[in-house]
Amino acid sequence: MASTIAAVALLAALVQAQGNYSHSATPTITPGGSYSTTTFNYSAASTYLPLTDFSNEQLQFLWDQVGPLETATITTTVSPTPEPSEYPKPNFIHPLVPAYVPEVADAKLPDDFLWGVASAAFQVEGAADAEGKGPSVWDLIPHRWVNSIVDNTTGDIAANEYYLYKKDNARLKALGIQSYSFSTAWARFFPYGRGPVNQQAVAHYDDLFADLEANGIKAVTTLFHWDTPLALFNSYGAWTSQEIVADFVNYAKFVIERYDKHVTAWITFKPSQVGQAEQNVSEPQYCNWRFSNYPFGSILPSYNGIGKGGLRAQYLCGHYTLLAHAEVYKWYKNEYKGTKPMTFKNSANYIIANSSSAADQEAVGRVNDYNMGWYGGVWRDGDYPATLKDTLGDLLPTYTQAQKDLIKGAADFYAIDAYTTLYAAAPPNGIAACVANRTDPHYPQCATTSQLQPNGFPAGPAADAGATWLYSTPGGVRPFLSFITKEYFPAAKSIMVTEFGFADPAEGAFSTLEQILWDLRRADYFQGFLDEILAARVLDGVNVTGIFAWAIYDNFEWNSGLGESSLYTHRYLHGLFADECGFAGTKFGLQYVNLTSYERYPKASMFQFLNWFKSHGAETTATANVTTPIGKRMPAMQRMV
Ligand SMILES: *[C@@H]1O[C@H](CO)[C@@H](O)[C@H](O)[C@H]1NC(C)=O
Ligand SMILES: *[C@@H]1O[C@H](CO)[C@@H](O)[C@H](O)[C@H]1NC(C)=O
Ligand SMILES: *[C@@H]1O[C@H](CO)[C@@H](O)[C@H](O)[C@H]1NC(C)=O
Ligand SMILES: *[C@@H]1O[C@H](CO)[C@@H](O)[C@H](O)[C@H]1NC(C)=O
Ligand SMILES: *[C@@H]1O[C@H](CO)[C@@H](O)[C@H](O)[C@H]1NC(C)=O
Ligand SMILES: *[C@@H]1O[C@H](CO)[C@@H](O)[C@H](O)[C@H]1NC(C)=O
Ligand SMILES: *[C@@H]1O[C@H](CO)[C@@H](O)[C@H](O)[C@H]1NC(C)=O
Ligand SMILES: *[C@@H]1O[C@H](CO)[C@@H](O)[C@H](O)[C@H]1NC(C)=O
Ligand SMILES: CC(=O)N[C@H]1CO[C@H](CO)[C@@H](O)[C@@H]1O
Repeated sequence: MASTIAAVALLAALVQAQGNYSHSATPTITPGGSYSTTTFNYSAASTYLPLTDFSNEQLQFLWDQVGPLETATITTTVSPTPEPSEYPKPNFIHPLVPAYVPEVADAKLPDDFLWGVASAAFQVEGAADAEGKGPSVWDLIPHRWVNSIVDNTTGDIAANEYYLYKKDNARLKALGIQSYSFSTAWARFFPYGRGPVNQQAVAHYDDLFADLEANGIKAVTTLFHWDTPLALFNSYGAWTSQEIVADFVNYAKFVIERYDKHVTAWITFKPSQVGQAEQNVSEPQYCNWRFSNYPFGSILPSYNGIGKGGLRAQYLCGHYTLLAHAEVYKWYKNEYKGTKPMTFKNSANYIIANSSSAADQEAVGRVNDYNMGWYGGVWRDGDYPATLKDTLGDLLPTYTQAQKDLIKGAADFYAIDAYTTLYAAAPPNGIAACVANRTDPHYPQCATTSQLQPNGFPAGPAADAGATWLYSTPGGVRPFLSFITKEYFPAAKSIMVTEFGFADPAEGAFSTLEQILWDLRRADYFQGFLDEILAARVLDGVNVTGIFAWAIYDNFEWNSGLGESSLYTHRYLHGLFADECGFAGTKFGLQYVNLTSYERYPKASMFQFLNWFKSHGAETTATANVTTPIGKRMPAMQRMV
């Protein structure tokens, strides 16, 4: 009671006091104590937050930025159990897909041909904060960027490869897969992107490389597949700053010096280009789409004058990526005297003109330049193509002559991630008007792409709705390989298809192994692509030296997430998936991963893939019987009747 009376009195006094103020002049407030003051404005943050404290406390701050993580039920390295001598596999009732190109049915691959399956650290490892790892930007995104992952899953556990690699390697060996293309996680070795090396990560990867070798599996190792250490975003905006070049080179040198003798081929980057997001049919990739669309200014700092990202961020990212690659390459060859082949991956598609008009032909050239040409200085003069320089002007950073000299020739082979084929046309307002107009929706590529033929029929069977950029187009890969090595980059003396793969429609909706395992469209995709790639080598004389299928098993497909099935089923039943989020559980694995038990199960496509290499005499050490009946196409004479 007493306190109520006191409160009423105080309130009355305040009201009176306010009345006083409203009637009198500005009061004079006497400052007390000695405080220094400043004007705060976080938008004016400049370009550099010193990164010098590599303490446990700072690491905890970084993980607090990400937020609470999910932890797997398996958190220690699992020893392999014996693999079976026979896996469940298709039989004559539905044999594997028959050959596409009869002319190469008997062709044999050379002994040194590299082949296998691929993955990327963030998409498979899980164990997000285990054993001293620092967060990458991809740990942050699913946790803090609301609705950025269509099924709200994270990569915290992914396929839990970090603990299951010994089982995975035993599986690769039993299946007879010659090589494994995977990436190392920068933020495991360098939790802050720079500074001290994390001893536990070294121990982990030491054992991974040793275990691959013990199983006779060749390592094709990528140093960067999109998982930039978060600390480098906080410090200087990651790929928008030249700072990143020295940090990447430092990380690359550490990994290369430690593992060079255990690696068969090095891939510095999956930097990646390809098309423009707003065209809805392009493959979203790192610098052009992924990086330039990160939420700068909200969950990531917007340093280096890039505003919310966009074109400026995109071309800075590509610029420093290629410089970092070139520095690593020149160091590796000239100082370290490394002998393994080294390159970076390019993600691009075969482009066909929508019509014979000059404008559509020009559009094809522009799409190629904005995809492959952007990083093509390596096979040309070290510089950007004129189509980029002329259109982008000051949006495109410039290389000095010394940098061009560094870039030119800085790769041993061309690596193409060739997933599909597109038709290109001039934009509705014409190329010239678009080139002159930075707000044109098709700027700067100033060409549209589509996966419809000119007659309106799709170029091939569609993939899952979460991969609208992907149609199964085997006939495109053969002319594409010729185009790259004979016309576009004749300086490239050999080429590997370092990724290709398919996401069967609505695969994430299947909830039983019975439904999941016979993945017909993926099996068909592999047979068609493999035959056409071999035809490029045998019939067209393209020096194809390796082939890697994406992916070793189902994994975290970036913004499509894990393709969690129950959520998809729910959305499918409510008719939501297409219009609401355009995804349906996007999976690329040749093996299914059960996200409860983390068991892996080879799909039909795995046997399609293995039997193709077997029938073409590839080096394989399979201990299991992977031989599977293959269907037969009707003989050519009969087909003609
Ligand atoms: C804060 O900084 C930004 C970027 O420099 C500037 O545009 C803005 O005007 C500043 N705001 C204030 C209140 O000074
Ligand atoms: C994902 O989580 C966000 C934030 O909690 C929520 O708004 C959204 O509806 C969720 N999306 C799905 C597909 O469940
Ligand atoms: C691309 O997708 C967006 C969002 O789904 C849609 O608003 C837009 O109309 C589409 N653009 C084209 C050219 O289809
Ligand atoms: C540039 O493109 C925008 C968007 O399509 C359009 O509104 C504008 O009129 C164009 N400007 C010129 C000069 O054509
Ligand atoms: C491609 O060609 C067809 C047939 O001429 C035409 O209908 C279609 O609009 C063209 N596509 C584009 C994107 O220009
Ligand atoms: C094919 O590529 C390999 C590996 O780069 C190279 O050693 C070989 O000389 C090339 N063959 C031809 C004919 O260029
Ligand atoms: C995945 O594993 C769990 C636990 O072992 C099991 O209950 C479930 O049926 C499995 N799912 C599939 C699709 O096999
Ligand atoms: C391997 O599997 C195939 C297909 O099921 C079968 O025909 C063949 O007999 C098996 N080979 C051995 C050695 O078991
Ligand atoms: C001018 C005026 O309104 N003065 C009043 C200011 O407030 C005190 C009480 O704090 C009154 O007593 C004054 O009359």
